[in-house]
Amino acid sequence: MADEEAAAQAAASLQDTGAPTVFDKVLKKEIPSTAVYEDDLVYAFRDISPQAPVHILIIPKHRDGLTQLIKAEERHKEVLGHLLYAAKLIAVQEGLEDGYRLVINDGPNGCQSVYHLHVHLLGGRQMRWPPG
Ligand code: D5M
Repeated sequence: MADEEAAAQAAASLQDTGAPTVFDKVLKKEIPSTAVYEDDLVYAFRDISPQAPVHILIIPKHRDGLTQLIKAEERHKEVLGHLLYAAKLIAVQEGLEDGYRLVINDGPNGCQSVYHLHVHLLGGRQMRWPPG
């Protein structure tokens, strides 16, 4: 089993607990991160385990129940749209006009390991399809 799958399986028991995650510590600056973008609603920083030359995570600053996309409710529509627009701004900032990929891993089968919604922005190389 790949490391990512093992991490996702290990995190599965946390799925419905609403427990704090490592991203709370990132947001509180209790652990360091390399910021690439920030506004009122979202924070973006470089992934600690990059899967491409550019690998950035974009997260809501206030989780507000958004542990994963399947938990999204009507009130989350603004921040969900904002995450995508921020991704576009960051892609331009990173010089990814030739293309990039956005990924949301959702739940154990989606290989989600951190239960604070996040969008992966991957770029800087040719992506493959289909994904694993
Ligand atoms: O992705 C969770 C991602 O979070 C995974 O790519 C590693 C990354 N991660 C975990 N901790 C950190 C810190 N402290 N800084 C930066 N990146 C981090 P998932 O879709 O849940 O599998």
